[in-house]
Amino acid sequence: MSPTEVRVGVVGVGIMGTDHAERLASRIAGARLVAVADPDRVRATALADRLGTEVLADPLALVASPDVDAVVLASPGFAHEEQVLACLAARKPVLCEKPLTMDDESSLRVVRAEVEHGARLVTVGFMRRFDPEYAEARALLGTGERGRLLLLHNVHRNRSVPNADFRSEMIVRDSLVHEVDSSRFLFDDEVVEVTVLAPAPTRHAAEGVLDPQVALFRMAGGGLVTNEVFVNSQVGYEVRFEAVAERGSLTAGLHTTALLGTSAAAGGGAWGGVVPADYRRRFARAYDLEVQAWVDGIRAGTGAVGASAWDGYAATAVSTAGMASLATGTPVAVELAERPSLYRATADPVAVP
Ligand code: ISE
Repeated sequence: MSPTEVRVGVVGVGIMGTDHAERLASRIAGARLVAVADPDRVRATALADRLGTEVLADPLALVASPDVDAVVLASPGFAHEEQVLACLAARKPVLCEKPLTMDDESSLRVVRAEVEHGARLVTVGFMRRFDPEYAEARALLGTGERGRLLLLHNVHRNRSVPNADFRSEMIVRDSLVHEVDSSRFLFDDEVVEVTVLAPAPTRHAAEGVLDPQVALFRMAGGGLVTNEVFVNSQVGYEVRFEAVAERGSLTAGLHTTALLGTSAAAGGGAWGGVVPADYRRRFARAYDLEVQAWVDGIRAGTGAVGASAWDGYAATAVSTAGMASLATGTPVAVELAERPSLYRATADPVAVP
């Protein structure tokens, strides 16, 4: 398909779906937002009215609509399998927010359906691959100048979580899953073992929720990854990493390009930049680049870009192992199915912007 303008429908208009709908309606070249669908009709109608687009009650009707060329899925993870499979059946490119699905078997069903289709139509919304710092780090590691990547230290903090349903397992499936993909992307390798531990929780976590968590990933090639995930830090959105290679390191997420200033209002002695409030701000550019690359790929007919259904499946499998480890505190092996030839590279490279 190489339309001059890609007509996009957005399923799910919560925080991320609204963000994507606004992006598509205002700053993505070559795309037009033509419909939104959400079970919450009031919310969907308010957004559609604001952005001048159509509302459909049923996500599957949006996928099937002859007026929709491509679909962004920002619905809850439990709805993804049916909706992604519907996009594949309709032969429509789909950008599906993470997680791809809720368990290994359903993610594998998506992989198999895409293999059956014979070409990549599914992109999983691991937007960090498009963040200039992450993309440049991967490119620099690929040059070999610093030697082999040995260690990766990831930090992932949210100010707070949206609701009380955000339990310990969700910290693994919804938050740590980004570190899984980042680690696979930077190492260009699979995670083969996960251990998830938790200290005595913060008093700001809901009763019974293990927050923060510390996870250790072993990579197939011998690399090690340490991860801190803390979703009730009370501060803001802090996502950074230090990648340690044989002859040098790379550090991302320090906001070093931010304006530095002193402030009497902040106590007189304070200096520094501003910690972004949430992921929409921290990764705003990454989301724009991700959606633009997705639209460009559809227009050029060059196939899906970014994280593939295989990457989504691998991330789900590591999350499943991580949730099992969280329950026991012991290492859990990750066993992946055989990778189909449709997905040659572990992490399909993206151009450094
Ligand atoms: C959320 O769903 C995201 O994807 C954010 O990037 C992550 O930081 C947050 O912890 C998740 O809940």
